[in-house]
Amino acid sequence: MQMSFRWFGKEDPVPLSYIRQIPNVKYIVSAIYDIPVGEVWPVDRIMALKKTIEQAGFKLNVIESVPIHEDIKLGLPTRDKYIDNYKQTIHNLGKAGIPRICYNFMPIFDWTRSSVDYKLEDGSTALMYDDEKIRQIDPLKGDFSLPGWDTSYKKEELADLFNQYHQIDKENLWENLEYFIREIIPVAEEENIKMAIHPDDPPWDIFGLPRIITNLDNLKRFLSLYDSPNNGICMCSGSLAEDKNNNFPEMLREILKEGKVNFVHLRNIKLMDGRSFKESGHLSENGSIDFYQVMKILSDFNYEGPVRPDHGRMIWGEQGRPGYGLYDRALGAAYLNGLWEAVRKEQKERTFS
Ligand code: DNO
Repeated sequence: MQMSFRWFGKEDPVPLSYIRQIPNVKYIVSAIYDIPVGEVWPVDRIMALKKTIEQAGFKLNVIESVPIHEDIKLGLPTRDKYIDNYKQTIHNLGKAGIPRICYNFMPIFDWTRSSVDYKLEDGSTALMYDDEKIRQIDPLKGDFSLPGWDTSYKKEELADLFNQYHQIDKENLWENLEYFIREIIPVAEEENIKMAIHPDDPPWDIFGLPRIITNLDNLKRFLSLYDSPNNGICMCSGSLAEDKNNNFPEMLREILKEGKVNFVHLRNIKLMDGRSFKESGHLSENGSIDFYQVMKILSDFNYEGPVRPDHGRMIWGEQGRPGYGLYDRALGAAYLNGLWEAVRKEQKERTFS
């Protein structure tokens, strides 16, 4: 298992030198953030990022994310140009020796929450999703903005995108995803890069926009679009477990069985009434996910790929990027390291007894 940590580049308030002091973290997950969606990532920019990370004593093991242009998701005639650019970016990442890419296929919005500073019982703050609040929002009205929203869209552009998405349904989105996957996976195979699609967060439709990477059936359907070890999934515990009907450890086992887990995000959430949830510390008893089970399953399958502690709370007065402070993610890493050591040793003892 490659214990990794997400770093948002030189703008990140958490420096690489601090991350270096977290036990067992040897890998960095990062991206180039200032290239507009749909444009090619030049090799020299990728090499520069890689060099910065390596000079700090890490390996760059995952690019999260190379985002996908909306024209591809919408299946517009202009998509081929953006798909060609995406392929070129995969080639360029391949030239730089990057082994994995994470991406998502969520229309317009990536992860969505109603609050980034919800106060937990212990005085820390965390991200939270209040279903009622989200339902009351019309993204096209007022100056409303939510964490995780792409603020680069102007209102008119957003309205235009919504209109276009209203012309397509879930099956169309599947067709557009299949078209994309069939084009890019052969390039990923050629470059020896493992692709990992991130599940939708939350895993249901929001603001009337279709979402399809949401449950086990859909993960399996996704894998059947193109059967290749390079076409895999980023098993994100928090995103998938937000739906009460998703049993994350079981889903993980199923996808591991198929050999298609290309990346793992580990964070805990506490389910609340209805479809609401709050994010919690990683410890199993603080949330709704049993991380002992999760680590045991990863160990049973001898998972050797990357994992990263995902969103943490804000603790000890830290100010920073919501979900991505240093302290609680470091606690998460330490906890996961402890569980991992235990499950690996238990497994060895079982094998030799
Ligand atoms: C949120 C992240 C997501 C993820 C993308 C992958 O914290 O897990 O933004 O990076 O969905 O493309």
